[in-house]
Amino acid sequence: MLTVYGNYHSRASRTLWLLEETKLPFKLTRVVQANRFKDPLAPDAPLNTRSPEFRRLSPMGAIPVLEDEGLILSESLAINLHLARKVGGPLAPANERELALMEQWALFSATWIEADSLALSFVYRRKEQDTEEGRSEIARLTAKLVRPLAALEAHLEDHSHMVGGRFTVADINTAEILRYGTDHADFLSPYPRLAQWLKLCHGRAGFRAMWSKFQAEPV
Ligand SMILES: N[C@@H](CCC(=O)N[C@@H](CS)C(=O)NCC(=O)O)C(=O)O
Repeated sequence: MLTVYGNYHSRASRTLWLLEETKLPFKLTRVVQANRFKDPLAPDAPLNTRSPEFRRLSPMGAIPVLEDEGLILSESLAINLHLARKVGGPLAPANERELALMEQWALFSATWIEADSLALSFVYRRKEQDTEEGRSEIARLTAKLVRPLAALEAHLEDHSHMVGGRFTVADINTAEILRYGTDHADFLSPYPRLAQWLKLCHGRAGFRAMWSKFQAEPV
């Protein structure tokens, strides 16, 4: 049985979405971000990213972690590529060429987009979007994101999906990185194809199943 350590309000959502798509049976062991607790090491603190028993699985103390028949894997995007290959079928790379492209887009999204997309969502989580500081941070981040988002927009002008002309793990990985930025309503306004593709991704039954659990989860 696969075990995912994490919770829906974390990068584990990427893996939990993929698992909904694959219908693979799995167990979710709830591990919460340590910064949600005053004293994460208190004896009565729930399992969290600083708990010694979790740190044995993740020296970085970061979720998600996947346990798969003795394989302990961290890094959500790598976990997803592993699980897609394990289950096979349309979500998975059909050949080495597709695998190379899926790895390319995962690294592209993680290195060119993720930090700024997340920072954008933090402006909203801090409720600073209508302050002068918040507005200038939003302007700075959206300007920085023009280059990678324009590249994705251009890619989607002649591709229906990230790789292979069908919905795959590559779509899940990039879509979940972009989702943070959508807290800013105008995030994708300059990129209509990207917005349309993300809408299609979010229309999938697998995303909706993950999302209803996300919304039901106490934060
Ligand atoms: N690159 C990693 C990032 C993992 C990560 O930073 N996870 C956050 C939650 S989204 C975490 O565990 N934070 C808790 C902590 O750092 O104590 C991945 O994609 O899996």
